[in-house]
Amino acid sequence: MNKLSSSIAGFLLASFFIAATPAAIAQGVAPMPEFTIYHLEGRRSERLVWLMEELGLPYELEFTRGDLAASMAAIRAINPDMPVAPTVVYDGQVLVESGAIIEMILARHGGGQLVPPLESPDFATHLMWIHYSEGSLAARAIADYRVWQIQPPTARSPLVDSEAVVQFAENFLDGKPWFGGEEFSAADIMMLFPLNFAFVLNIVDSEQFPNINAWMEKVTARPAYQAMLDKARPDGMVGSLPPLPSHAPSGPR
Ligand SMILES: N[C@@H](CCC(=O)N[C@@H](CS)C(=O)NCC(=O)O)C(=O)O
Repeated sequence: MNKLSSSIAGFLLASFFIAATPAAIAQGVAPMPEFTIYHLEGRRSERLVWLMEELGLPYELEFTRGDLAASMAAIRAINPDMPVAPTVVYDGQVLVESGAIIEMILARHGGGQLVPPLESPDFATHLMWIHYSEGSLAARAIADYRVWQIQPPTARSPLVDSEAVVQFAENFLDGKPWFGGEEFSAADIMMLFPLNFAFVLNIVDSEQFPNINAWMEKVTARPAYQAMLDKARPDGMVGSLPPLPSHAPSGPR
């Protein structure tokens, strides 16, 4: 057994025998309670399936194959006030926000996996990208997509726009192999969805971002990502949004 597989085996054994005591929770080695991911194919709920596959932790996946409306009806039934994917039921608690759910699972059950060492500079940027993925990147890409549909822009916005938020990510990958820094981390899991959204829907010109393209090839080749695709997107992409006929204006602001 190599060093990695023996430490994973040790971690799994430890989690099997350790009860969810306050000490085990604080050390991040508590056994996983019942965890159901309410899912829509090709949407942000894939992040949680990918996370659980990376960690080798158990989960239930709830969706109706090939039928987004039926999958959404299941989400509405348990979370009528905020029906979004992912919605999860974790030990009886109904939760939303993929980033918060990921941080919680890593803190209680991750055993230090997928998080850079607390004292390293990578820890700060890892946390930055976890929050940037939704707070700046997805927010601006989705805003630009919606604005474009109402009225295609003729000039770049003076405000930080999709191109600027993607460029910031591109620049970071000039010096680092992962959004986790030296190692793959949960930040990489968080960043894929909005970058993919921006590229596939033609919100930005994907050819302008070679570092991100190279990173996408690496992350999507991971066995845990492929396992996620098999389980959570068995028929490929379902119900894609239409790409913009041309991306928003590019260049200096
Ligand atoms: N910030 C949330 C966003 C959740 C979200 O908006 N999910 C989309 C799918 S990718 C959704 O359910 N949209 C349905 C809607 O907005 O009505 C997260 O990261 O979990």
